[in-house]
Amino acid sequence: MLSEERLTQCLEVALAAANKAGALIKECIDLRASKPLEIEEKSSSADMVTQYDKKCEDIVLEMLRAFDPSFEILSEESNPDTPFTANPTWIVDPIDGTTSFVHGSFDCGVSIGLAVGKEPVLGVVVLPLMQEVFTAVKGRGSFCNGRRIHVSNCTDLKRAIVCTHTMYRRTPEAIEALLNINRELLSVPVHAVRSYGSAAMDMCSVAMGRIDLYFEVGIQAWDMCAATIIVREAGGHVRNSDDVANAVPLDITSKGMCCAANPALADFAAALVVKHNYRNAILN
Ligand code: LIP
Repeated sequence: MLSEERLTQCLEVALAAANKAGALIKECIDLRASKPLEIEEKSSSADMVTQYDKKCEDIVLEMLRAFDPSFEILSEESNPDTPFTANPTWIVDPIDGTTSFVHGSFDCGVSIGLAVGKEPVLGVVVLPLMQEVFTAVKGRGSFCNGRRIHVSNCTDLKRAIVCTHTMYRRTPEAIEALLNINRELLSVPVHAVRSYGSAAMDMCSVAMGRIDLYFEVGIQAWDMCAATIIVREAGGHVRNSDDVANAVPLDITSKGMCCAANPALADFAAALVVKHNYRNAILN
């Protein structure tokens, strides 16, 4: 474990790094007309990476490595295959919501999490276009721009705003699964179904109570590590995407999760994931 003093130092360097990369994201979007993006496709035409994903990651990793070179680093662009161990590990998404970033949309930002013993213990998410900085350290609560935040008190799906996402994979099976899930949500009927482009942003929105339930399959540890502790320290619940019984610890490398204001809402989401074979449709 890390001491409370060391965790405070970790928070300071993560904040500084996330804010520096966030400033570059905002500059790029503000000046997008004059700064053409170099866009490469990854797993599909909807799964992209730009030179700024890499530049932002370089900024963040340089600061984190200078802080303590003994920490492991798992990061989307340059260290995606680092073995996930119990050692202190920075888990970094330099631009979460790259598709939105490419389009100049608000729903993108920087996510820096710290896991110890494979558990998220510290998280920073900077959403530069929203001018929102989310932070949490285990046991100390969650904050947005320095103000304490808490999940909503929603327990009734008919009064819930629910978030799903547009996955990269567009096979007929993946499309069918997502449409069936959204059809069931609309039939509850939930107050609204929303779909944005950043897992970290939507999890932080659950933490501050403006979204009641968000679930997705196909996301990575770097999408969810920081925001997991931010949701938990805001009184929220995060579980594996298909864990209907809420029976096993969250595995942030399991490529999916359900996060909610409370376990009852997550029960419904996990049941939808299983009923519509969502994991198999997206991952296999
Ligand atoms: C994105 C996630 C989002 C998901 C996208 C993508 P990236 O992360 O934040 O929730 O729907 O498919 O995985 O690739 O922009 O860092």
